[in-house]
Amino acid sequence: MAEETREDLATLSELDEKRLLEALSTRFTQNHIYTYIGDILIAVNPFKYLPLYEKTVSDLYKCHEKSLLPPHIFSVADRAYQSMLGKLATGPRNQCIVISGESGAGKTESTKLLLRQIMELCKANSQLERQILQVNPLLEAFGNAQTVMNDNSSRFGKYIQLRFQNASVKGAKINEYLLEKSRVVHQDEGERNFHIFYYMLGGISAAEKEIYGLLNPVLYRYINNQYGTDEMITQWSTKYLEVCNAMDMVGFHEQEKVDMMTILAGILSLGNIGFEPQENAILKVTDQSTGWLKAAAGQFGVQEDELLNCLICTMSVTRGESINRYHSQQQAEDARDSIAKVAYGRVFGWIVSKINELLTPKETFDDLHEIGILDIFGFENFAVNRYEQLCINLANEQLQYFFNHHIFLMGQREYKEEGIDWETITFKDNKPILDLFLAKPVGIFSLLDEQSAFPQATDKNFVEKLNSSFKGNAHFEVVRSHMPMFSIVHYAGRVQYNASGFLEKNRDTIPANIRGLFINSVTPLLSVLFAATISRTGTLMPQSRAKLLKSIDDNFNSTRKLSVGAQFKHSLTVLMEKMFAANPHFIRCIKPNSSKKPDLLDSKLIMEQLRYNGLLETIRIRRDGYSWRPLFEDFAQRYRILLIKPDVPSNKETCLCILNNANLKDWKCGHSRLFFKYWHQEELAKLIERLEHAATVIQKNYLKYIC
Ligand code: AD9
Ligand code: MG
Repeated sequence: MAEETREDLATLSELDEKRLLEALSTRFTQNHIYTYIGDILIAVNPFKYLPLYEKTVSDLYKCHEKSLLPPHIFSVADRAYQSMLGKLATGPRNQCIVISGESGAGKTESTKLLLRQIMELCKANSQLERQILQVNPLLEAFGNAQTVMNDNSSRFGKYIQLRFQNASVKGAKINEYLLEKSRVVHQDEGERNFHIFYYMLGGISAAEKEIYGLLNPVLYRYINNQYGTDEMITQWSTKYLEVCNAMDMVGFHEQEKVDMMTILAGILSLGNIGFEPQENAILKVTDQSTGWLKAAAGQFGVQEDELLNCLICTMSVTRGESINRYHSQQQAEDARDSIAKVAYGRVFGWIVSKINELLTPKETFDDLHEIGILDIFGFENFAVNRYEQLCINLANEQLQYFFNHHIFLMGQREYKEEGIDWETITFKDNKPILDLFLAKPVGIFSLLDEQSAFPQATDKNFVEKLNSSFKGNAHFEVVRSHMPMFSIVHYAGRVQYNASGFLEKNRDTIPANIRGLFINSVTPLLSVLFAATISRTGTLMPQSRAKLLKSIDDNFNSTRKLSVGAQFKHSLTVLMEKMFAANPHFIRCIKPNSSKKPDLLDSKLIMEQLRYNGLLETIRIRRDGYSWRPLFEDFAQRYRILLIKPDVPSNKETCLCILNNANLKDWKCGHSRLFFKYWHQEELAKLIERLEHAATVIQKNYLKYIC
């Protein structure tokens, strides 16, 4: 096989950046978008339809032998599934598939393909399997949006846990991370709001428009007063139908659907409310927007004057006396936008919890195993990087750490402990960057929380605090600017952050009186959404209305909640714990060009991603290293069948005996475990299969003989 057409780059005899790029490029021009580096899959986004996912292909990859078929994402699905069943290797039965890459690289499409194939592997074709696949349009409608990077960009991260008992799926759970709520009220040039607004405006009938109080789409400021061409509108209306079907399937009641659309309509009306000062310095809504205030109040099912009050003033109660603090115009606009964001965020959280309710296992099983699939925003470095980018890039640092830890560190430590010679592989350890973010009490997030707790602190104070705390830190750079800026040298490069709005976004305060107002809404869903509390991890937890009203009375205006940063940090920790306890599979998605075009390769862009992904070092360690390292005992127990002697002890001698018999080459023996190359597992599985086949033939012949 010519070097550049190799399906597994771990087998390249010579290795450098140029060769790696050449190999991937040649394969890409031949429409071979998948390539292995050992057992890591690289997927280059083709930006066009390729006949790679038909039923025949799917069947081909079921329970296949990896080396006999071209690299494919279905192969990863099969390996995860077989490992979950305990058929491939010793080690944890829970699996996690980590899909990484930058925006538009193909993570979400890969997730869908994996889910589809894993459901195929379960064979049973039950209602639950169909439901698992059908909830996706709903999630994408509410959580995805068009951005400059990707027409269907996920604006939230997700970890999907599929739960199995033996071979069949019994339930699933979706964990969502950091929905980009700011998109509801603001979109940069060339970007759009969440899909659902356009689907709804394009898909509902004239009569429904009337019911929800929706007017001409170009009137709405929250969608930048921009709508779409006739062709787009037709597409959106088809999508709307799909969303409605998904809602029916998830089990939304008719009233809930109507309420949800009414809340979305309310958000749009709210966005059009403007304010102006009166002579007494108390704000009023502009003359043009009185109609919008009336509409929003109607759609939210609340009294107009009460909604107005929440926008223009903050009421606080001190020693039983209520005091009104009137807002400035900016404060009123901020209050308006935060109401829109919190309402949308709660609708999204509620949809996810409804989906989880539907997919939760219906009985209690004590022997469930899991396959988790992580589809989370890639590393971001834009012209202006805000709070969202800081959180997203922290998640990517965590993932890179997980990858490094698994691929590099675990390998090296064990080689040393087991007395195996090993040339030390150098790689960029990003632990110091994680420390910069997470250390207590002096890490970026702790300092952010500390500053957020002071009502008077400003974004500038926060940056000053960073500058003085991290002076001399190799991963932190002071930026001289009149804006509150700072830079972080991430594993993937330097990113400059603009900290304007950091404190407010981290606090995520909602106007103090809005919760009480919405709980009393006559729109039942809105009342439920605000009667729920948010758990430490940010999940919505419904509460009884009475209990809640009491607790609001008790805590009026003093409700303390975890900051957005603290919630995110916590959910990342929980995720990492799950992932470190599972057997990982990695898919690295690569975007071939920035213009979303098929058959076009931008070498510079690809090279950048290969470097960010740490793929070069990966090739070296995979080729030279031993990725599978079972203990003597585990190995002997699993493979002693190959000796055809039932009573051998599970020790080193038995292992050596098995390996001599199996005639495997290139493995190593440590003090307590064996070291294998990634292909050895498959060779052993082949031997077992041959043996089982022989046993079946003997059994059949025997039966024939005795009957
Ligand atoms: V983001 O971080 O959510 O902005 P993703 O998820 O990495 O991003 P996505 O999966 O949405 O990217 O892929 C972007 C687009 O690339 C899709 O909408 C498809 O048009 C295209 N794509 C991705 N993978 C494939 C594929 N295997 N075959 C064909 C693909 N097209
Ligand atoms: Mg995506």
